[in-house]
Amino acid sequence: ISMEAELRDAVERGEFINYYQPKVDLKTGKIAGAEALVRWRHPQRGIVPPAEFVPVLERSGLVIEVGRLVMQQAMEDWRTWYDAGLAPPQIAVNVAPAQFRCDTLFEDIEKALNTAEAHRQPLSIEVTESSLVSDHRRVVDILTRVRNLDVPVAIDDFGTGYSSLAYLVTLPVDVLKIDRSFVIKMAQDSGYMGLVQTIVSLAHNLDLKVVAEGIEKEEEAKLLKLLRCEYGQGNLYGKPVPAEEFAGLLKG
Ligand code: G
Ligand code: G
Ligand code: MN
Ligand code: NA
Repeated sequence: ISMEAELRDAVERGEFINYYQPKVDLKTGKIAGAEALVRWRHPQRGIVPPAEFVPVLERSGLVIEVGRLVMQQAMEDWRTWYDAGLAPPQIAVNVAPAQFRCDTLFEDIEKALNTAEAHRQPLSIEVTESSLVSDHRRVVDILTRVRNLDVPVAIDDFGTGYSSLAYLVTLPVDVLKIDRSFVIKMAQDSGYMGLVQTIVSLAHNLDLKVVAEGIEKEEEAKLLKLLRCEYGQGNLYGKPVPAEEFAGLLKG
């Protein structure tokens, strides 16, 4: 049985669950957001990380269906936390290139937002550079429509793709996410330190906020604060955890 067939069954059986990783305000250390990260709860193998199946979801087009489930689940969890009086933060969901190009994206977002019934922005999306290359007018149109739903857009893994900076900076987005690979190297390598500094300056000159990913050490957090990076995410603040555990973090 191929992994694609297995994944099709997994969709039927509802074996995908969301984990949530906190995003903190680097100044205060307080939770300022969350990223939803899908996991496959395999009946025999246990929790399977996305690196092992997201590429297959993408190749098969199943990512459109699973991405819809992840977004819907995120907004159901947001609502549950809200009803429990937990003041849930905005949840970011990853939108794969195939979803980004799919016409149902707006309906999916609207449905998810209706589930949250929020008075403020409960949802944001993260897209990688590969979603943003190709037809400029179409990309700008999609980004504009998403942002008109009050859903901010972040460019994920910023700087790791092959798209030109000149192209990226013309796009209507809200946030740049600095890739983990740059954060890991910045404390040891002045070249990477300079690169991160340049990304933060670029973002601020464009009125964008910055999130640094994969922060594991105090030293990295300190450097990022010095550079005026607004938000941080990484094991230093919390690994991705199931919804119930994330609710525990919100209780403080
Ligand atoms: O949680 P983890 O760091 O193992 O995730 C690995 C990668 O899988 C991340 O880089 C992330 O972009 C991707 N990923 C996780 N959840 C989702 C999801 O819901 N949709 C898509 N398209 N990608 C995801
Ligand atoms: O969407 P994206 O591919 O950026 O997802 C972030 C991924 O990075 C998730 O799979 C998450 O588990 C992982 N991650 C987040 N913080 C850390 C960290 O501090 N260290 C490591 N090794 N991985 C992390
Ligand atoms: Mn992401
Ligand atoms: Na990322």
